[in-house]
Amino acid sequence: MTEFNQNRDKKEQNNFKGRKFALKITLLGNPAVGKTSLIDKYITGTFKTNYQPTLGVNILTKDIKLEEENSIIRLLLWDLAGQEKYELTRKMFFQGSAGSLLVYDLTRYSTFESISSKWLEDFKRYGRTDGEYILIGNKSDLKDLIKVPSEEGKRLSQEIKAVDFIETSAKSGENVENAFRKLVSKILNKNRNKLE
Ligand code: G3D
Ligand code: MG
Repeated sequence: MTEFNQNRDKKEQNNFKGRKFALKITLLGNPAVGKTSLIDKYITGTFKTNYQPTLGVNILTKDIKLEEENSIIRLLLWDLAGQEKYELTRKMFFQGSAGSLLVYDLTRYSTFESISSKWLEDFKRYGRTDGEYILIGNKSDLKDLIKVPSEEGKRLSQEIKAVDFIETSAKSGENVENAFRKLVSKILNKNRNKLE
């Protein structure tokens, strides 16, 4: 899997003769857990923003090349903007989402509790029934402030049948690429026959 630098590799991308397709990925979690920062870190230097303030949603894109599949995937990363008052856009937000990052803040226990009480519920209610999700404990760089032990994250991820549990830092970049890749790989493997 190769992340494109959209400026540097534009020519290569335009000349690409393999398959191209898009995947919608949503980021869910309480305000200030680091959803926007994770996207920013992941697509640094390569991003294109499409800010839609009236919808309360930001859609950013990142292209990934899968050498072994001779394919380019455009990830459409959907991020809730501002106050997360998105009741009206909920359905649209979830519609067609192949997968989600369920994000909590390792330094605030309440954000961890919201994963099962709110975000997973929403995903199940409004999202695709075959959608995949990965559990993310973000802000791992704030070592002295961590309130949610890794074991609890691991346990919850197994309980809710998440693809995986990963602790990330949008600040240092630790595990950020890994988190997106794991989710995308899982979605692709699962849908392999549909892509052929
Ligand atoms: P949101 O999109 O989920 O609402 P943001 O969250 O990405 O806006 O991040 C909220 C705040 O947390 C921001 O700080 C941001 O810099 C900080 N943050 C996000 N990820 C990390 C991380 O991994 N480590 C640390 N130390 N901070 C992080 P401000 O001060 O701008 O509100
Ligand atoms: Mg945000």
